[in-house]
Amino acid sequence: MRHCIYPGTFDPVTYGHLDVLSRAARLFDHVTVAVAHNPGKGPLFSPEERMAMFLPNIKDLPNVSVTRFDGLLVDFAMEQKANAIIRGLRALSDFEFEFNMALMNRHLKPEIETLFVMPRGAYSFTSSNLVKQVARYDGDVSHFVPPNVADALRRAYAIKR
Ligand code: COD
Repeated sequence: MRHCIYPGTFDPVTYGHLDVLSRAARLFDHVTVAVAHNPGKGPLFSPEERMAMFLPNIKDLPNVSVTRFDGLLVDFAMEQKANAIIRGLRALSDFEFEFNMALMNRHLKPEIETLFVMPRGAYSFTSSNLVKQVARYDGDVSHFVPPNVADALRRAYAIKR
């Protein structure tokens, strides 16, 4: 079985992430979305909230599951018996970080390959961080995130105001 892991912080999931996910779901028998706790990034949402935000948006992707992971990504991939990691590449600015991460992961577990997928051009400037900045000041994020995520952002920032 061709099984890949699509890891990320997903704080929160955007249409860019979902675009990459749908492409991966066409290439693999199963895709496991792996939501990292990643406290170092100071996430707005808990891992459970970030996982739940995927669910209404993967109803048409029966070969996708969503789970949480802590620790090293390659150890998680081995536990899951996955043979590939999918990462999204938006622009040249992503490249250096992604290249270093892929080579470190290859050093740790040479049997796991990292593959890069580009989203539709319309999503190439979307990032969770920019979406949060727009939402924080009550801007319209409906072009970048699904309705359930836009609602969650609105609620999160209303509490903080
Ligand atoms: N279009 C397409 N792709 C996108 C878009 C978009 N608009 N936005 C983001 N992406 C891609 C990113 O490039 C990335 O590939 C993926 O979506 C997830 O992005 P993020 O920002 O949610 O997730 P990251 O980059 O913070 O995730 C980093 C990990 C949590 C995967 C990493 O830190 C990790 O593996 N941590 C575990 C510890 C570990 O193993 N460390 C060693 C790694 S060398």
